[in-house]
Amino acid sequence: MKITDARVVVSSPGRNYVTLVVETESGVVGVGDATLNGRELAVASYLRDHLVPLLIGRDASRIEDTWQYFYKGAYWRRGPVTMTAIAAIDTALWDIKGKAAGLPLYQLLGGASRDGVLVYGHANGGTLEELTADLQRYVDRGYKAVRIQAAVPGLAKTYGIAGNGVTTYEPANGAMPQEDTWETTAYLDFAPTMFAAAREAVGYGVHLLHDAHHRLTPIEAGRLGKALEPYRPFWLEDPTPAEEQSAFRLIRQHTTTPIAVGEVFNSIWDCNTLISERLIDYIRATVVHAGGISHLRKIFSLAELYGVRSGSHGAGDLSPIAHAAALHLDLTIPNFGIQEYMGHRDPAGEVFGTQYTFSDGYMHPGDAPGLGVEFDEEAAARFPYDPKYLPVNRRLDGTVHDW
Ligand code: KDG
Ligand code: MG
Repeated sequence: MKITDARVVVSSPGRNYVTLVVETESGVVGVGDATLNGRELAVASYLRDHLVPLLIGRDASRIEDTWQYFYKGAYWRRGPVTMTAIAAIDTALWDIKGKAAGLPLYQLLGGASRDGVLVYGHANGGTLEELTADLQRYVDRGYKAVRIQAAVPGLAKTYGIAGNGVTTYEPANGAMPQEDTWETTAYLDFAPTMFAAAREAVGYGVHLLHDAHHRLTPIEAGRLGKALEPYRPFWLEDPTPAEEQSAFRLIRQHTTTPIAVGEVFNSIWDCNTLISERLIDYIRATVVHAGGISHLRKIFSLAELYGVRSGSHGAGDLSPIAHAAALHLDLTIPNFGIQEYMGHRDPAGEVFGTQYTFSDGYMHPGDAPGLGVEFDEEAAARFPYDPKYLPVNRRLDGTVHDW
């Protein structure tokens, strides 16, 4: 089944998404997500200028061979731009294989290992009252797991928190990066009180998660993990910058709070040590940024050997195509942990028609052949690219800080 055409569509239905469409001679069309938040056009160019010309004429059924051809053939390996571009091709080819076989992707990946995929939603608040009200809304909608984030008192702005009663999470909101301030002491004092308020509001029957967004030093992370232990967090995410991995040895010496990391990882080489030394409990790499379904499956298989579970990134800046792909893989692997589900803002639904469903805290990818996502290119053309950047964080003295 020869690939006859491939094109990249950059659109902004609610936020920016990069979509790869791959056509075959048999008429089967596959789609892949190539969105890299704030660096969208770099991946679009990598695909358009370097990979698509080499893709035309290849056999769409040779997924692993195509992956190896682009990964090894480039000479330059890894990195978010390269791996997101390869991921989009890989995902589109799996979509084609599923459609050609008339089977939902999860059947090609070994079939379901569970009935549904446990997902966590995002509760936010400018105040603890706003946060607990938002958390209660998630619980009322059936969520079994919720991430909790709130504005840190004393800081002018906290990453991802809109405040003023707005609880949706959208940190990429400036045509230029907005500059926020950060002060760790205030955060470390505040975070346990946030957990205490959340437990007081909803009890211990729901899993609570928290994201530290890479902002702590190793010993600060150890202290926070220890302080949160009485509130039984499901995980503490990204406690320290993910690239400095010896930090996780130190965190482990100080706390039994489960640790999750990996949303910025793009290959198995980024998490090999963390997994094989059991320095983390959940690996958060995604289909879209970690080389596609083929490569992420290898990461999860490695994790399975060491008792590390999956917990894939699923922010709104990954398109519904990536979310569908994640659900298919999540449904099959033995060491699934949890899947992030932030959802997508209108008018994303006009562009991406999805089959996946949510019921009582669990999602299912649906039984349509392939990924189960219909991408409407005409609708996408109505929402042109709209450059947006994540904020930059500075300490009180002006030094640039991690998020
Ligand atoms: O592009 C950055 C977002 O995806 C990130 O802020 C989301 O940390 C995030 C999360 O855990 O979803
Ligand atoms: Mg995160």
